[in-house]
Amino acid sequence: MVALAHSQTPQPQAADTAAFEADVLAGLGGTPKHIPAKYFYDGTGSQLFERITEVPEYYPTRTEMRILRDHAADIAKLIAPGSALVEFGSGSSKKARILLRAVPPLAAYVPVDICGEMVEQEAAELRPDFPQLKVLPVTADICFPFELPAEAMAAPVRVGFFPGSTIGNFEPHEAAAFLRNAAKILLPGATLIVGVDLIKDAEILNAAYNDKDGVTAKFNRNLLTRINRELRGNFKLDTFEHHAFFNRERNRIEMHLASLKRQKVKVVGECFDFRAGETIHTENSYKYSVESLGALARGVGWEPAGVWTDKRQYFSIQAFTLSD
Ligand code: AVJ
Repeated sequence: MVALAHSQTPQPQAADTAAFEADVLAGLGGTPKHIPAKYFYDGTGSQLFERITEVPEYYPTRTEMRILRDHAADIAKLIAPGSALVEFGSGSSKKARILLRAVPPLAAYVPVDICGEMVEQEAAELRPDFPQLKVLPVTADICFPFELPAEAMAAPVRVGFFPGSTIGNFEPHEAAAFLRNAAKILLPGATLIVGVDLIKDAEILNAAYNDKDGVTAKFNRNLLTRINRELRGNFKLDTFEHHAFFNRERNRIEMHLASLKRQKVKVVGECFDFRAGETIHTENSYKYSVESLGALARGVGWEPAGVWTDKRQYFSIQAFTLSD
């Protein structure tokens, strides 16, 4: 991972598009073809993801919320009064709300998200519901080092919150790099609370990423719509099919878009050839056990400090601390 200095002020729009273009061109030029999963989340993509969380087959969000509600008081014990709570990749702050209702008075709540519009809007919606709380949104790509607001740095401790099994989108070595980065940002004495989907029956996993209503398929294909719009692409949507399956060897769900025929596609003037059946690998969603995530975290200095799961052991919330 390269520590690119992300300038946040002048033209985030232009910078975002440049990174998107570079990543898409590199990914479509690669073998196998691939595009980073973080690009799913344009406006439509974020809305489609919200709809995924409501289909009956997709258990992670529902299960994580259940665990948070059932154990909020317990989890909150790891959050000392006066801490700054930093949420990585906050999206909608639905899960943070559950924690925020259970925690002692905080120095600040800092939602961090790659989508500036989203994070500002969520902050605006949160403030009236938590009038005592300082909500200080930050627009940043959590894959890279970023700076916290002064109020969060001045707090005696910082608590990271990384729900949603977003950590599963990283390759294991990237997940380790993320945890190292989080330690650097949060500083010694910190706590980190991570939501992680657990390894389970392939049938349950496969169903969760192949919902009957086809919302996940739409979410996957929307990436091509985004490329067509933002990068002058000419993908024909009905010639690409949603593929999602559990890869048991690597403990991950893979999502692909498979070309139904041999064809050429143009993106920002560059031409890409597809064989019939050739896929663009659009997402990995790694699944962990309590042990495997614990080992990964320990390897970069985080000590396991608590685990909460649901009755069926589908999902976990795992806490770690960084000694000072
Ligand atoms: C938001 C990354 C946790 O991996 O389950 C949902 C994204 N992709 N359905 C996941 C997703 C397809 C989701 N995460």
